[in-house]
Amino acid sequence: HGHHPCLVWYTGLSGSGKSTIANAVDRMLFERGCHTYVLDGDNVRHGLNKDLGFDDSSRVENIRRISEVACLFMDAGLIVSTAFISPFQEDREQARELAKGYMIEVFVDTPLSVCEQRDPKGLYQKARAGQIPHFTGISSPYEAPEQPEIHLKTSELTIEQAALKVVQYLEQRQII
Ligand code: GGZ
Repeated sequence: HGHHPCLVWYTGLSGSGKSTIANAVDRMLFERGCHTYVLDGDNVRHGLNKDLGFDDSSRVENIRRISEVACLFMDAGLIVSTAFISPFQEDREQARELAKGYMIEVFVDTPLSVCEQRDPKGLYQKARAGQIPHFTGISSPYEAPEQPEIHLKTSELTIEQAALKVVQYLEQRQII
């Protein structure tokens, strides 16, 4: 069962569910025999980008490198998913240009209030207390996508339903 290489670009706040949904989609694609890879904070920020912090210019460089690496994975024939906050519209547009018509932007739309309530790592609480500078949504901006290919309102969907929406979109586009 063939598929076209593509870049599935998840964007959203910390704690919005990007990695969870990306990994659920990835499992579904794997079960269909697609060759895939997920880039996220765990495998990129701790390795390739461990020299980068969270001020604006570090985030720009973070996303630039991720975009380039994602395109290399596409060249290798994979469906690559990226799960980063990627707060700046301009940087996501740059990624889109690199992906040459094969980027699917997925807005993981979870309100700040919900992310802050979840706060699985206690980061929002620390950010509110002024212990983490430049925290997205608190003291650093998040530019929501204006025309994402897929808009997931996570408060209205289970993980499974959200993942299925992405897979169905890829089917409609005849990428898988
Ligand atoms: C936002 C931060 C920050 C600051 C550390 N702002 O919930 P997490 O922990 O696992 O996801 C967040 C992750 C964000 O890294 P990204 O590479 O996705 O960001 S960006 O695309 O903007 O470059 C959070 C943690 O890193 N974290 N400090 N100040 N998130």
